[in-house]
Amino acid sequence: MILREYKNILDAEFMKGFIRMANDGWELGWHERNGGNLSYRIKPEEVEQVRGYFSPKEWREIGTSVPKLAKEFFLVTGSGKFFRNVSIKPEDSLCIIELDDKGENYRIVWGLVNGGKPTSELPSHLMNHEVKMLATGGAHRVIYHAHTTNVIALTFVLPLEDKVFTRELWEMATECPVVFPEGIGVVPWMVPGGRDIAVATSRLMEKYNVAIWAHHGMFASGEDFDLTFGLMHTVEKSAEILVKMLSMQPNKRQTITTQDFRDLAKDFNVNLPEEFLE
Ligand code: 2HA
Ligand code: ZN
Repeated sequence: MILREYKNILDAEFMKGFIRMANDGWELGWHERNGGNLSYRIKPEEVEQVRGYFSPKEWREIGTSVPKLAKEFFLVTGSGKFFRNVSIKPEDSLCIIELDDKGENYRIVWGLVNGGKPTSELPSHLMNHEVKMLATGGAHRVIYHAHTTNVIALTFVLPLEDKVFTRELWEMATECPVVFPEGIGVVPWMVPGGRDIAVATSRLMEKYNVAIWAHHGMFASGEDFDLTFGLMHTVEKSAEILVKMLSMQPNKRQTITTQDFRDLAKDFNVNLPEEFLE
């Protein structure tokens, strides 16, 4: 008798990590209906582990150009798919795409078994991946977009400035300047889904790991699922504290001061940009 190991593609560690992260975001209330999207740049050795399950479809335009990502493979959520369903029907909700040798077209090689396309925010995801891959020497692999309630609420009452959001969110929880020392960028309201918002977001991602989309949500970038989810979670929790504080009274009676931040930066060995400490 010939013994064969029928390993399911869903048993791959990166699949399990992706699905768990999507479900965690759903459970935290960040993914109403089809809101939000997630993408992961698959490691070459992981591609080889699952290549036997690929059946390539036709090439299609990305809608922007990401030459540095030529021939890379990504696991992404599908356009119009609900995060709520990712864990129970991943092969219907997700797909693996391959980029061509110019970084201008993609083709689905696995998933979306009932038809469909990758996330409507594919240009933003891929442009962010390109920027973060270059900025981190390839370390960053996860881009996450979520409709985080408290951050969205704050975009109606705070000035839409990087400095204001960074400083206010740093002040709301002592861990924040350690988790996102480089600060946070803010994109004014723009039409989602296209190249313009992708360009605006990826410019901010050259400097930051988090970009807020006014009246819409957030993008976060990170090395793996834990760090990227943890970053989104930390920023959103800080925003929740700020919303609660502002709901009690408009002014802080006391807070973490500029000198406190300098002391923290020294002891925790993080570099806090001077522009946020003035
Ligand atoms: O519906 O979140 O930004 C998916 C989105 C679009
Ligand atoms: Zn969105």
